[in-house]
Amino acid sequence: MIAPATFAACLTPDGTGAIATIAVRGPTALEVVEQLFRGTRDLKPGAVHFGKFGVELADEVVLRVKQAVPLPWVELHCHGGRAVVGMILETLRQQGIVTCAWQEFVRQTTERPLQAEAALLLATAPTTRTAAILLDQYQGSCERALAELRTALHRNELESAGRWLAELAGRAVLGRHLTTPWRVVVAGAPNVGKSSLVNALAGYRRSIVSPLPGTTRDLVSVQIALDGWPVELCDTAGLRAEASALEGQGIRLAEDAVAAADLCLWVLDGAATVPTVVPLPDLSFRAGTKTLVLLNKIDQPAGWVRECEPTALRVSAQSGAGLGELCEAIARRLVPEPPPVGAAVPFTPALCDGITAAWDLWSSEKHDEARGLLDRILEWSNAPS
Ligand SMILES: Nc1nc2c(ncn2[C@@H]2O[C@H](COP(=O)(O)OP(=O)(O)O)[C@@H](O)[C@H]2O)c(=O)[nH]1
Ligand SMILES: [Mg+2]
Repeated sequence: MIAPATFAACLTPDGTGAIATIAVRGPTALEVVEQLFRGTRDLKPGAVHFGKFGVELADEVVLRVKQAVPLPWVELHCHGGRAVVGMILETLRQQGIVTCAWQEFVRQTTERPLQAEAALLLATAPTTRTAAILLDQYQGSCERALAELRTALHRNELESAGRWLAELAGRAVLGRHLTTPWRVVVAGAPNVGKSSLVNALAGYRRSIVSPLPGTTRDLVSVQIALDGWPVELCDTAGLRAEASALEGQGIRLAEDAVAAADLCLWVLDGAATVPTVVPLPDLSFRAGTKTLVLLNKIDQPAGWVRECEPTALRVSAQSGAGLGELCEAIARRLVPEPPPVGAAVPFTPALCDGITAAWDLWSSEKHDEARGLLDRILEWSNAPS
C-alpha cells in the first residue's frame, strides 16, 4: 500500500492579510515541522509555540499542533506577505510535503462532502444573509433533509418523500444564487431613464447618462445587494424598432440579456408627453412574468403613459422617490419566500440541478426514474442516516 502523502496549504487569502496561516497535515507533518522549527523540541498537541521556522532563510512563526493522532496536523501562523508564505511552502516542499490549494485541503479534511462544499462556498458568500444560509448548510440542514428523503424512500413512504423533495426543489433556484448573483436587466425605450435608474440604485455613476437617445451601446453592469440577496444590475441600450447599425448591436445585446435575465425591469417614461417609441412587442412577451413595469420620472408632471399603466411601480431616478419600494419589490420577486433560519437549501450547482430534475420527474408521476436519480444524488452527498 502507498503511504498517504502529507499536504500543506495556505489557508488565508494570498498576500492580503498581516498574518497567514499554513496548515500541514499527514503522516510526516509533525516530524518535518519539528525539524524546521527553531524553538522548543517538545511540540504538544493544543499548545502554542513561538519560534523561527526555516533552514537558511527563517522567519518567526506561531506554531500549534492541532492534533497528533490519527493524522498529525500542524498550523503555522506567519507574516502574511507573499515572500514569507512562499519561503515556508518551498521549505516544506523540499522535505517531500505536497503543497495544494486551500480548497483541496478543505475537501481532504472535511468528513462529509456536502459540508466541504458549503465551507468552500461560504468563503465567497457576498452578503451576510447568503453566508447565514450557507452556514446552516455547513451545519447540516441540507444533509438532514436528504437523510429524511432517503429514509422515506427506503420505507416507500411516497407522500413524505414527495414533501421533502418538494421542499428542497422549491429552494433550488435560491440555492443557485447564494454566491452567483441574480441577473436583473433594466430595459425599455431610449431616454426613459434606464441608466439613471441603474446609477441611482447602485449609488454611484456607473453608466453614461445622456439626454440623447441611444448612448448605452454596451451592457454595463454593477453588483449590488437587495435585502441581502446579491444582484447584478444590468443596464442596456434602449430598445426600439428603428435604430442605427451600431445601436442595433447594443439592442441585440440587450435582447439577449433580457432573455437570460432572472428579472427584467421594464422602464417607461412617466413624463413623456408624446408616445414616440413603441416597445418591441415580442421582447416584452419573452420577458413574460419575469417583468416588473416601472414608471420613471414621476417628479415631473404626468405624461401620456401614466394613465395606461395603473399598476406600474412609480419611481424617480432623479429625486429617489419610490426607490426603496422598488428595491423591496425586486427582492420579493426574486425570493418570494425567504427560507426560515435552519432551512434546508440545496446549494451546489450539481445538487440544485439534480434535485430540480428529480422533482420534475416526481411531479409527473415518474417515481421510479426520480428514485434512480435521487439514489445517485444521495450516494454522492452521503447523507447521514
Ligand atoms: N426629471 C427626471 N429626469 C430623468 C429621470 N431619470 C432620467 N432622467 C433624465 O432623462 C434623460 C435620459 O436618461 P438616461 O438615464 O440616459 O436614459 P436611458 O436612455 O433610458 O438610459 C437624462 O437627461 C436624465 O437626466 C427622472 O427620474 N426624472
Ligand atoms: Mg442609457
